[in-house]
Amino acid sequence: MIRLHDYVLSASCYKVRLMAALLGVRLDLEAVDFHPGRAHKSLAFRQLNPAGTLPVMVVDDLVLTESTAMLVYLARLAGPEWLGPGTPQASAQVQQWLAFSGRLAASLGLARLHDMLLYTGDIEALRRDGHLALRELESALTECRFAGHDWLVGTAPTIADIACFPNVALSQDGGVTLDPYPAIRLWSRRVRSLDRFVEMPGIHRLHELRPAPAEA
Ligand SMILES: N[C@@H](CCC(=O)N[C@@H](CS)C(=O)NCC(=O)O)C(=O)O
Repeated sequence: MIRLHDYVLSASCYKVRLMAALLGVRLDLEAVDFHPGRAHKSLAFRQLNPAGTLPVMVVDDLVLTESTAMLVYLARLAGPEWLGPGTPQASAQVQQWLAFSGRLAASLGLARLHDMLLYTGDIEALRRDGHLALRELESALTECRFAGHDWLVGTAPTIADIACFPNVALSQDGGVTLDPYPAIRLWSRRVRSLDRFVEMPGIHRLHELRPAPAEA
């Protein structure tokens, strides 16, 4: 049994729920009162995860406190093709995007917590850093399209796409618009139309009837 300590509105928790759903892996969800209870900061919870963050995954003796490590675990368990093509270059690129997803969380993710849950912080700086990261993602996805690929690494979706997707898709909650980023919006449509895609509040499955806009 794979237990996930989870909060329904958390982008990092959703990342793991989404990966599990795409792989057809069942998770035993344990809801944590992140807001307003701040149960993730309690002494009891910190015994599980000293960092006091969500998500936490527990499988027998294994306790994982980093969502990207959880993606690796799930993919290795149930769909190793999601780890990427496996060449030295592709493996390194996947790691690069997993780390990059941390920058998305530290900018777009915190801007969202600021606007939704009244976290303190320099909102303008968070949004500026969010745009810097989005510009980088936009340019990488544009290059992928020039190479004829739809995904961040190789020709199929990988944990790299799933790691980056949630905070990007929720960016408007933190006051960061995706209007200037057409390649990102097309990539988001592709993620949202994957088989077995699951939703969270604020991110819906692709069910627009209109076809995708023509690509330049
Ligand atoms: N590195 C962790 C960080 C996850 C993270 O920042 N989670 C947020 C919720 S989305 C959190 O628990 N923040 C603690 C807080 O805001 O008090 C991961 O990716 O799993």
